This record gives sequence, C-alpha cells and structure tokens, in this order.
Amino acid sequence: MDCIFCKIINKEIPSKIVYEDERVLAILDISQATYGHTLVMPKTHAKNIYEIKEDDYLYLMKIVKMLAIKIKNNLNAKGINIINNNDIGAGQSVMHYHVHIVPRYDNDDFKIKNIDHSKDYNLDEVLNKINNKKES
Ligand code: DGP
Repeated sequence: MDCIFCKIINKEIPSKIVYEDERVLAILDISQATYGHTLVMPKTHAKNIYEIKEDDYLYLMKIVKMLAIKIKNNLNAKGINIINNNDIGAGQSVMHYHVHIVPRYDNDDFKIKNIDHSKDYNLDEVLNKINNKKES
C-alpha cells in the first residue's frame, strides 16, 4: 500500500519515535508547528475516524492522553491542543488516521481561528438535522 505512515510504521522511512507499542506509533511531526508537535497513529491502516475500528480508536486515545500529559510536563508547555483532521475538506493531507498533539507556548504563532456564527444559524434546525428528525 502506498501510504507514507505505513512506510514509517514499517521502518521503510525514518522518523523520530516518541512512543511505540504493538498497536500504536507516535512520532515527531516533520513540520514541528510548535516545539514537540507529535503525531499518534494506529499501526493498522485506517484512513480516518469513519474507518478506524472502535477498539483501535479507544486504545489510541488512551495513548494520546498519556503522551499529552508527558509532553506538557516535560516540555513545560502552557497547554496542549489535540487535533484530528478527517477528509481533504477538513485539511487532512495524509490518509492514514492520526492525532496531532500540539504543545502550546507563549507567542508560538500557532492559530486555530474560531469565528462566532451563532447568530447566523437556527440551532433547533441544526439539532433536527443532526438527529435526522423532521421539523415540527
Ligand atoms: P494532516 O494534515 O492532519 O493530514 O497532517 C499530516 C501531518 O503529517 C503534517 O503535519 C505533516 C506530517 N508529515 C507528513 N509527512 C511526514 C513524514 O514523512 N514524516 C513525519 N514525521 N511527518 C510527516
């Protein structure tokens, strides 16, 4: 399979390994958006959150929690963002499920833009659509 993360998992491509066990690999992200930016991925290939087996997902998130605490403490981060992009439309560029652990520091230049659109939407309509209910 032509998957760059599978090649990293199989050690065909080198990486800086933060953590490894039989089910999960965590490596330093090549981009280092912030100091210590880490990617956590399942060893069994799955494209995204829709495809990953629930059991693999739950195990992986346990490791994400453990590493988030370790990274925050040992790198003296001010905080941690946990990010997972699914589909090109959400910014996913590598089609092997992964979670970004992004440690945050003062003036680190990392941005998540969140604009308040609450006045633009009917929240009951949103709820009905999410739950596939007809409007009353
Ligand atoms: P995303 O856009 O959520 O699919 O994130 C993919 C990330 O993978 C991106 O931050 C850069 C990182 N990345 C891509 N190729 C490599 C690689 O060969 N090695 C490492 N360590 N990271 C990579």
